[in-house]
Order: sequence, then structure tokens, then C-alpha cells
Amino acid sequence: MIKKDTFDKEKFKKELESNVRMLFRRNLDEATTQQIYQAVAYSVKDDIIDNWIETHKAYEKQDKKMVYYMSMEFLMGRALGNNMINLLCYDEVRETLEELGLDMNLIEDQEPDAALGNGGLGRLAACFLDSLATLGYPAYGCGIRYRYGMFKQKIENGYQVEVPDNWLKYGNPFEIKRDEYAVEVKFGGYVDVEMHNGRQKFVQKGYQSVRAVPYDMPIVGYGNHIVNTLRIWDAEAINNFNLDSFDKGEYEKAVEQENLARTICEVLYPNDNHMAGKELRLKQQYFFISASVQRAVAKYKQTHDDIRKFHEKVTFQLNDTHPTVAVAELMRILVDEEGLEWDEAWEVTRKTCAYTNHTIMAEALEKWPIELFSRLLPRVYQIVEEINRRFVIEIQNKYPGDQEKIRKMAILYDGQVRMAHLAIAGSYSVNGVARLHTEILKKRELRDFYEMMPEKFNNKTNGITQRRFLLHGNPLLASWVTDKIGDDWITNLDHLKHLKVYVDDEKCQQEFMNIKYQNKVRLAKYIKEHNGIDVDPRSIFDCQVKRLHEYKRQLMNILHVMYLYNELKAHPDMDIVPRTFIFGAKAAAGYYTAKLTIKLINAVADKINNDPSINGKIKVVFIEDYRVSNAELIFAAADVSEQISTASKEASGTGNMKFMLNGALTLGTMDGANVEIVEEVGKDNAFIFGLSAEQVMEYEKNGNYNPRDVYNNNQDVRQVLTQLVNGFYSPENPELFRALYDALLEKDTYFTLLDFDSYKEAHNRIDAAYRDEQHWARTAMLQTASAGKFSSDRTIEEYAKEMWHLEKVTL
Ligand code: 26M
Repeated sequence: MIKKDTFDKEKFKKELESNVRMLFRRNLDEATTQQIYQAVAYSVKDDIIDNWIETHKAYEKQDKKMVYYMSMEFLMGRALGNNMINLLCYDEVRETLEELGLDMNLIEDQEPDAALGNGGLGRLAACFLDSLATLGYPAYGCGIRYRYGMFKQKIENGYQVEVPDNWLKYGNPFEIKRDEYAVEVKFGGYVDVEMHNGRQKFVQKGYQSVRAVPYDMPIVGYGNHIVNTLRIWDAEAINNFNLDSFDKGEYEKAVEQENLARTICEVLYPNDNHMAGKELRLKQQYFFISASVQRAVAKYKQTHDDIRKFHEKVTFQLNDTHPTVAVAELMRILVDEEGLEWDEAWEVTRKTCAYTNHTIMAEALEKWPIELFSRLLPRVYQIVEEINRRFVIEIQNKYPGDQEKIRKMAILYDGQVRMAHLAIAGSYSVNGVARLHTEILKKRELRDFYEMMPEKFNNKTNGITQRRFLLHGNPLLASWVTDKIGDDWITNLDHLKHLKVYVDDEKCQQEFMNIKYQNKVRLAKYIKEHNGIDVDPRSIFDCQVKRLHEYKRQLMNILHVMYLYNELKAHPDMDIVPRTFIFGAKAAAGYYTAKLTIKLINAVADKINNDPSINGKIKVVFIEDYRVSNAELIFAAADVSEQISTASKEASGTGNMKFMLNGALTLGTMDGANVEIVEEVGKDNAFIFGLSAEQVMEYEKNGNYNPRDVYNNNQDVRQVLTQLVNGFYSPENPELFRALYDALLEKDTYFTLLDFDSYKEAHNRIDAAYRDEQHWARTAMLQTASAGKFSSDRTIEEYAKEMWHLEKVTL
């Protein structure tokens, strides 16, 4: 056992040696770093197992209500460091390894990120699991065990190249295959009606099926002996057909089923905020939902006999519309398999499911062609039809004669299944992820639904786990904070407010900025190793790291860098505080404009970084393969956090919170959770600019914004735009960035040019503010001190108390 109170270094060393021998037939001094990582991971897992078993015994015995967090994505990152932190043995293991001449950082770096997600939505799910376990709430995460996660990004000649993420190559030491819980999931075929004891029974026939096999990963709570489960499903072929059958039909079916099983879990769709209506994606959705719901029902029935009370012990939280087929699948099981009447089943379903909306971007809204949906899921589709028929009647009763309402609200319309409408109709709760976002849902995007059922709508502002993004990611700051205010902040982030008494203390300011400096040195070293670029840790580290999307406006950021460069060239003696602009972003593989923006950033970086005439006053760095593990380094080292989305478009953002926690000042629009960040830290302690959400929506409604007006009246804007098409950054191909130029001048959908001046002016304020070292230090410390609200522990307490009505388990 390796727990803080009982940690026995010699025993740990023995375990380690024995693991290396067992796993690799080697002695410790012969093992590779990867093998040592594996051996350490198995020791840690060994320490988890007893608690894992005890936790589940306690859940069963205490018979508490359980949340199933249903998500196509869990962006977990690395497990080893996080597990050791939550087991309270991180320092002890590090010291023990040091005694063996081993470096913990190098060992941690051997673990591939579990990147089963794209960005914000997937990482939120991971933070929620950490908080659920730490708070002691009974919870399962349910998802897919993608064979390949989010692609690895390589930059070649400035372009993004996608490389498959073979994260399971060396095995996953933390997972356990649970063959005993495998279930069958059926696709296609047709529905037959049979009579059973005078009752119609709907039976799916002529289908193809796969065996869904769960793999469990432990989710360790912080210092509380609780271990919850992330259950991810893999697909295997059903083996009751013979591949050497003489019957041609049988043979073909067997091959098809093998292929189906092989393809379903093959790869994560690398789209973020964009719906690609691919058949395989719908198969993935139904696959993991059917398996998860079947298991949830079976587990409930082991200890309860009245399925009509299912919702008293189980709630399904749907992470966006991706898992929404759960509404219909639960209905199918309740009606077809459990024999409930429709109305009874519908009541149970509506009291079980809850839906979180993560975006108002129209292109992200999930709609499936009825043709596809009904062919793939014939029985589920019949159920959706009946849900829709009854829902339309409800609308008619509420708004007699109002055809417009039906057109706008029906689940089935225009040959499509509208998943958000199904989610809202089938849920007891609909929530947005930041206050502004929820208001926009209620007033605009989902207004009709809000008017018809206001009681369902509520806000749950997102949060992040401080265990990963401060305690693990920024050990220097974490121990400084603990020195000042004790370690309660680790499980109660509100305690950070006690740092406020130190913000005017000069010594504390120096200590705080010294830690920031050391973290900048750490990142500079990473940049030197990965990019070969020297950056000055005394310069302002100005960071924008997030998925690449036009609404997030990385383009505005780089256009501003281009403008600054022009200024420096025109006025070589210009006095500016040296700045390092740091970008990190993956673009969806098929998103042309996004990929071109990456190329532009790299082209600008090449030119500026290699121009000795500007004396290194600005540097531009594009960090390859931005992901959870290198994000931890970036947040810790940032001075400025760029949160510059077009107001109204970013539902919440969570990177903004990670930067704040680590003492970076926000340069942002009044969008998403930025609004609440500014509220916590005070508007004088943030650099806010740009159109408000109201103004943006007003322009969108009236269509009265013309980017050419800005172009004609703004010399600086004209100059940088011209440089997109005159070869300034692409002499070998002057037209290279034409598409970006055209998008800005013709539509400028995201108001980049209109916000440019205000953005520029906000950057000037940063330059001025940074010159006052003391004041900057005070403001930076105030960010950390004001970040208490943004813990995912707070978010999860709100979900648990206000929606799920969960009770904590006691161990
Ligand atoms: C949809 C269909 C097909 C393939 C992929 C998708 C898809 C995948 C991910 C659509 C959207 C996806 O993610 C959206 C997302 O990450 N939204 C972000 O959620 C965060 C957590 O709530 C918020 O903080 C961000 O503002 C929001 O953009």
C-alpha cells in the first residue's frame, strides 16, 4: 500500500522491481523508461484496487442514487500523475524514484494522453469525473473506447499534418476489461409485430449486431478512498456465425458483422462544434448508449423490483445532444422489454434524463436524415415517431392553431430528426454552461421551448479541477499557496480568497512573480526542445490555446501580431515590452479555413522570429500537438490569457478558468464565462474589449455590418490585409492566404475587423500595465485569489443538489 500515512519506500521499491520482472523479464537497471512507467503504473493501480472494490460495495449497500454521465468524449489526459496526487502519494513516489536515480517527470512523460475527446466538452467531462469522485458522489462516466483518440498534430512546412493517435500501443495499465458485463447491440433489419399473451410485441429481425464489451478505468477521489468508474465500451464481433459457413448468406452476414465491430470504435471524430452527418457517427452514438442503458437497467434490477421507480436511483446526464438517443433507447427497453405502458415509461424516462447544451453554433446542431436514422435504428425510430406525435399534440394543446410553433419545435421535421428537440422533450432539465449562454438559450436559440416549459431551464456555470490544473500542473504555485493559506483549497477552492490579504504585500508579490518566472523558464525549455526557438522568459507570455475555430478568432490575434510587426518595422525605436505570442490549436481535418490559419500563424512566426532587426521584441510560437499534458505547462507559465471569441459564440470556455487559476490576466470579450470571471476579479483587473453579445446579435439580425467600411477607414487594417495577398508572408505563393482575405472582406462573419481597433487598444493597456511590475504582480495574484468559483467541485455540487438530487456516499 502506498498511502501518505503508511507509505513505505522500501516496499514500493520492491514492488517496482517485481513488476518490471513480471511484466518484462528485466531488472530495474535494464528496463526502459517506458517499462518503468508501466511498472510504476501497475504499483499505483494495485493501490487503487481495494478502494475501488470497497467503493462499489458501499454504493450497493447504501443504495444511493447514481449519475451516469453519458458522453461521446472524455478528454482525460494522463492518469499516472493525477492518480498519485489523488492518492496523496505523489511526493513520496517522486522521492523514492529519485533514490533509485529515476526522474518522475521523465516517467510521467512516457504515458500517452488519453485523448478521447476534442476540446472543451470532453475535458469538462473529465473534470466532472474528478470532482464527482472527490465529493463522494456515486457516478459512472459512460463512453467509447476509441482505438484511436484525437489525432496527433505535426507541423510540416507550417501546415498541420494529422497522425493517428495509437494511444493503446503499449497497453493501458489502468483499464480492466469486464467481459462479464458484455451486452449485444443491434443495428438495422426490420420490426415485426408478434402477439405475446394478448399483447403486441415489437421484435427487431434481420439485424446485424455487435458485442459491446466494457473496459473500466478507475477515477480516484482526492484523499477520500473513493474510486468511481469511467466505463468505456469496445465492440467485438459476435461469434455465433461461422466464417467458414457453406451458406453464402450466413457467410456474408458474418463478414459484415466482423466489419461493423471493427469500425464502430475505431476512431474519434475530430470535429469540434461541427456536425458531420456521418452514418458511422450515429452508429457510435447508439452503440455506447444502448450498451450503457442496458447495463444501467440490469444493474438497477439486481437490487430493485419496481422499474417504475428507476429514476429514483438513476439519472442520465447527456453531454450535449450526442448521447440523446438514450431517451428513445430507455423508452424501448421500458416498453418492449420491461412491459411498461407508454405513459408509465415516458414518465420514468423524463425523470431520468437531463440535457446540457454546449453551443449555439448552428453548424453544431445535430440533425439526422430520417432515412438514415430509421434504416439504422428501425425500432428506436418508431419510438421517436411516437414521442414526436405526442409532443406535437402537447404543442397544439398549448398553442391551438399555431402551425409555426410546430414547424419550429417538432422533433421530426423536414425529413430530419432534430436531436436537441428530442433531448429537451425527453428531459427534466436543460442547462447552459455559463450565465450569459443560458440567457441566450432562453431568449433566443431555445426561446420557444423555454416559453413552453420554463421550469426545465437552468444554468450551471462550468468549472475545472484544481487538482490537475494547479496541484499537478503548477507544483511551485500550489505549494506557495499552501504555505500561505493551508491546503484546504485542494478540496475547497473558495479558500483561495484568503490570498487576498497578501496581494499588497511586496514580498508575496515577488514570490508570486518569481514562481511565474520559473514556470516561464520551464515552458521556454519545452519550446526550445520542440520548436528550436529561443524565447525570453522575461517577455510577456501571451497565450491563446484552444481548438482552432473561426469564432474563437485566432485570426484576429495573428493579424494583430502582423500589425505590431509593421509598427516595429516602421518605428525601430518603438518602446514596447517584449512579447512572446504563444498559440496552440488543432484544426478539424476537413476545416480548410482553420488549417490555413495555422499555416498563417507559422508563416508569421518564421518571418518575425528570424528578423534580427526587431531585436527579439516579439516572438511567435506555435506549439505543436496542443493537448492536456502540455496545456498544464502553458497555463502555469502564462501572463496573458487570450479569450477573444466573438461575443455570444463561446458558450463558456474553460481554458479561461485554467489561466486565471494560474495567475494570468484575461484579455477578452464579454463572452461565455469571461463575464463571470470579470465579475469575480473586478473589471479593472481584466482587459476587456469588443462588441457585446447584444451588439453582435443586433448586427446579425439587421445584417447592417459591412467589413469594407472598416477596411476603407482603417489604414492599419488595410496594411495587414494586403499582406495576406501580396506575398509578404508567402513569397513563393502570394495568393496563399487569399481565402482568409476574402472571408474577412466579404462577410467577416465573426466581426474580426470591427473589433480590431478595440483589441489593439486592449493590447496597449497590457503593455502599459506590465511596466508597473508591482501592480501587475498584485493583479496576477488577485486572479488566483479570485478563482474559487471556477472549481468543477462547485459546478458538480450545483448539479448534484439542484438537478440530480444525489447524496454523498460515506466510506
Ligand atoms: C458533433 C457531431 C459530429 C462530430 C462531432 C461533433 C461535436 C464534437 C464536439 C460537436 C461539438 C463538440 O464539442 C463542442 C464543445 O467542445 N463545446 C464547448 O463546450 C465547453 C464545455 O461546456 C465550453 O466551455 C465551450 O465554450 C464550448 O465551445
